[in-house]
Amino acid sequence: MDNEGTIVRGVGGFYYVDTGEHTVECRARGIFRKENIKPCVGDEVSIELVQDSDTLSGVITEIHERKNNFTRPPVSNVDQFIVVSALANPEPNYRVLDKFLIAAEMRNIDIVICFTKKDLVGGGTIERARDVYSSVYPLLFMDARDPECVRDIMPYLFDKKSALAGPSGVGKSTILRTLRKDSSIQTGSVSEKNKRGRNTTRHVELFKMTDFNGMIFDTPGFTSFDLPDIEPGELAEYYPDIYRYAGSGKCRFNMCLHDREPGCCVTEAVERGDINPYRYQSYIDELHELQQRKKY
Ligand SMILES: Nc1nc2c(ncn2[C@@H]2O[C@H](COP(=O)(O)OP(=O)(O)O)[C@@H](O)[C@H]2O)c(=O)[nH]1
Ligand SMILES: [Mg+2]
Ligand SMILES: [Zn+2]
Repeated sequence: MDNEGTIVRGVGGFYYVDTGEHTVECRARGIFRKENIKPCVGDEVSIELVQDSDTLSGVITEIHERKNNFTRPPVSNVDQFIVVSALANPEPNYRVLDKFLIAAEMRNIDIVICFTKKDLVGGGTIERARDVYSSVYPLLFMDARDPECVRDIMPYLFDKKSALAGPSGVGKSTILRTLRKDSSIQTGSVSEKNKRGRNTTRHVELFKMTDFNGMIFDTPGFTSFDLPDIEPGELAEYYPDIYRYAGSGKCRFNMCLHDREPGCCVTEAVERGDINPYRYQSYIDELHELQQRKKY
């Protein structure tokens, strides 16, 4: 009996594979260890089912090609980041937010931005955030403790594996807790022999939405990224609102970095008000950071 599924949890050498029908406790074939490949939550795998009296178990025989793979937290195949920022407490930091966006853009990961703690601020703060990002990414504003608000995330979860990302204290765990209380997420369905550690260690887990096809990672969170070496000339590609102009080939210089060169269509767009000045400044700051790093 062969089957395919998604690894939704891993504990003590066992992997729990959701085949759509069952969640099957699996071991990994020894060959993976020899090749130094560790199965990861989020992996799409082939398994061989073993029916043994009344328990169904399995062996992972193949890990399908990964769209992406992270080590901290250890997950694979993230289709989408729900990038979370608070509107207050902590104050929104667009520079930090943009680094998460760049990290996602570089890996071809879809993006939804979720601003939390809207209950703590006035309309002005919300409008400012909207000005900066609404032309670039889908935006949500919510009180993460309120199920009515958090439900707004649902339409973005269809047919994707999503993960919450953002600095600590912004409400990632609260969003997940509210989603789960709302019981739109399947929990506790994993049957397992080894229950030890459940309460002591925090495991990475992938939850399935109950009403539609969509999964969300429960991880301690993507709280930071090392942005790998980016060539300065490549940076604009990761700012879609800037790349709209930068990629048009209309700058006078082929190698234009859009940093005060004459005849730059990006600076012209900023002057016309077609590119948000915060976003442009964020691009320039990031560019200078990269150039500085290259010098050493
Ligand atoms: N007022 C308010 N507090 C929130 C909201 N979202 C989260 N919090 C609080 O902010 C703190 C940090 O939230 P948490 O989910 O642990 O943040 P995480 O570090 O991103 O997982 C907790 O005390 C939450 O109760 C919100 O929308 N409004
Ligand atoms: Mg948390
Ligand atoms: Zn330019």
